[in-house]
Amino acid sequence: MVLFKVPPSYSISENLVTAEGSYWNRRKFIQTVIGAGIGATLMGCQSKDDQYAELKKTLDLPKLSATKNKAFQVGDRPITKELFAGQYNNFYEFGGTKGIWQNAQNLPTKPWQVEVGGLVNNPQTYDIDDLKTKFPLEERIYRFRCVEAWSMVLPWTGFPMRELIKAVNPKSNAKFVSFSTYYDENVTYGPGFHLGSLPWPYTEGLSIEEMNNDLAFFALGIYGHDLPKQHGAPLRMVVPWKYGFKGAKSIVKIEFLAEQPKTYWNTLDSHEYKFEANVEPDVPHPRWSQATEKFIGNSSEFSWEIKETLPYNGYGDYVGALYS
Ligand SMILES: Nc1nc2c(c(=O)[nH]1)N[C@H]1C(S)=C(S)[C@@H](COP(=O)(O)O)O[C@H]1N2
Ligand SMILES: [Mo]
Repeated sequence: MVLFKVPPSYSISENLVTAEGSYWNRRKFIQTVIGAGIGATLMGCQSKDDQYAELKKTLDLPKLSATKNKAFQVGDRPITKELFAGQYNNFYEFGGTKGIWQNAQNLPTKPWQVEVGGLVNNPQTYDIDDLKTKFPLEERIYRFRCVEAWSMVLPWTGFPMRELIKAVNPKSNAKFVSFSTYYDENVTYGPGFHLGSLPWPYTEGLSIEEMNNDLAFFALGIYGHDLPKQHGAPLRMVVPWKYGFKGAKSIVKIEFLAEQPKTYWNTLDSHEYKFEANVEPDVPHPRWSQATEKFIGNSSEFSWEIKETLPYNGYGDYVGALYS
């Protein structure tokens, strides 16, 4: 097996323009995103040891206890090392490189409310603590596959989306669900980082049938504790048979709708980022193959191995029937 070593993201953030981020490049957003020197200005004055200590602190969060759901494990790959997952993120509100974990600490997560409404009989507004007590928390280990062809295995703590559907009791004309996320241009990256003219807030959507699937999950935690900000605290979606961009982070609003909602990447480029966005190794992205992926595991240094990508990211038994 070939291991590709990559320096930690905090030391090369300016080089690590993501593939999705290259959309911004084409739109000349690169001048503000990378030209502003995200890594250089914020982290350049810190030693590597200080950055490492700071990164660890962002992951040192209150425990979130939950029963392990043995039905959802990954047999053939190790769980990705927490320090790798916590420093290699996509969260474009906080910048266009992988090294946004430090910027993401600006996200204010307390208090936080999630409004659930639209075509439902029982609309609700939840505090995060309500969600933790009203829904049965469990831990599930899922594969995670980004459309940029890298992957991880992550242990999420949360509850099945189906439980929320039961709680709000959708009306019969509700066919889709829209998920909207936190947006405030002043606190995301801050002055000088121009998020304008992109379709903020970041939104995602599912059909009701997809949301009702066994796999569809809301995460309130990862690695046995609350969600770090860089992973989309305090609440995010996890839909492991779809590309990672479908998993919207830092959700504030969930709306049941009759029509398919607009979503962020699909609005930016509907050819490259489909609404459905199921993992399909046979269907190349217009700019790269999806047949293999760079799996980021648990080796001593940040690195990846090339692995084959599976249809529906290996979850065909759960979701295949939805699309036949
Ligand atoms: N609000 C928001 N959610 C988001 C994104 C984003 O930029 N903003 N990026 C998506 C993409 S492209 C990926 S691959 C995953 C990354 O999740 P992680 O950084 O926790 O691994 O989050 C998804 N959710
Ligand atoms: Mo992604």
